[in-house]
Amino acid sequence: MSDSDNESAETQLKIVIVGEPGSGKTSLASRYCHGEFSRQYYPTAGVDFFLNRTVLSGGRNVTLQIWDVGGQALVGNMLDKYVFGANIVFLVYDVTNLISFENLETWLNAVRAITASQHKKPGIILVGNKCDLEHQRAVRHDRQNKFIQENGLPFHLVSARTGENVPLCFQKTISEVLGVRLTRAEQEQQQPVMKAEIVASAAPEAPSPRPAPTVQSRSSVCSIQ
Ligand SMILES: Nc1nc2c(ncn2[C@@H]2O[C@H](COP(=O)(O)OP(=O)(O)OP(=O)(O)O)[C@@H](O)[C@H]2O)c(=O)[nH]1
Ligand SMILES: [Mg+2]
Repeated sequence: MSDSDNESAETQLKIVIVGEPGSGKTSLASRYCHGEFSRQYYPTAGVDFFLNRTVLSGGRNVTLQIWDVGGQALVGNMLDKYVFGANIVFLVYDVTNLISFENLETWLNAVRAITASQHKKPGIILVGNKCDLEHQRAVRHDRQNKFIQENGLPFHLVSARTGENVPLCFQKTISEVLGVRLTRAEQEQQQPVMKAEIVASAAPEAPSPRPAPTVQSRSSVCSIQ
């Protein structure tokens, strides 16, 4: 096979999403693959599958088989079958739910034990979901940072609801696992245009003086639609 054949050949990746019930695994897969979000909670029984395609820098095609594992799988006897052979494992917790954070170690140990005999170990990525609910945060930043450092995990703070950082989290992880460098322009391209919700105020307010412009630290674009 020539080099050009190799480049055009499709790479396949198995991505497994695990974490406590309700942490938002299905919502993340659904946001990334379909650009959709639902407020309804339908617990995943067993595992669900999402199929997606992406193109990396240099035109490399990647087929993603996403295994969305129900949070109850930790107490069942199927987890090893779901996780084994993974190229990427997203370990998800909900920043507003302390238990989902405190159980991460159990999930991480289970994933490491299951994949211990794999020739090529999966990339394990920590994902803090529901960052749109930062005001309800239950997991202190210092505890979160300690866990990241102690376990040497890449970390992404995301929101399946707004889409913030979701494409970037997937695209960056996929690129890194495949040894492809994502350019800065490509990273910025992964940031979605987020819809701002309009909240009706009780009474009209007097116009306030225009505030001085501030420098935004995030590169997300916000549009009111
Ligand atoms: N505000 C907010 N709610 C979210 C977010 N992600 C998920 N949710 C909500 O959290 C609930 C649980 O989401 P799921 O995606 O079903 O959670 P899960 O991890 O798949 O749960 P199991 O399948 O039981 O393991 C749903 O009501 C979602 O709408 C988010 O980023 N922000
Ligand atoms: Mg689910």
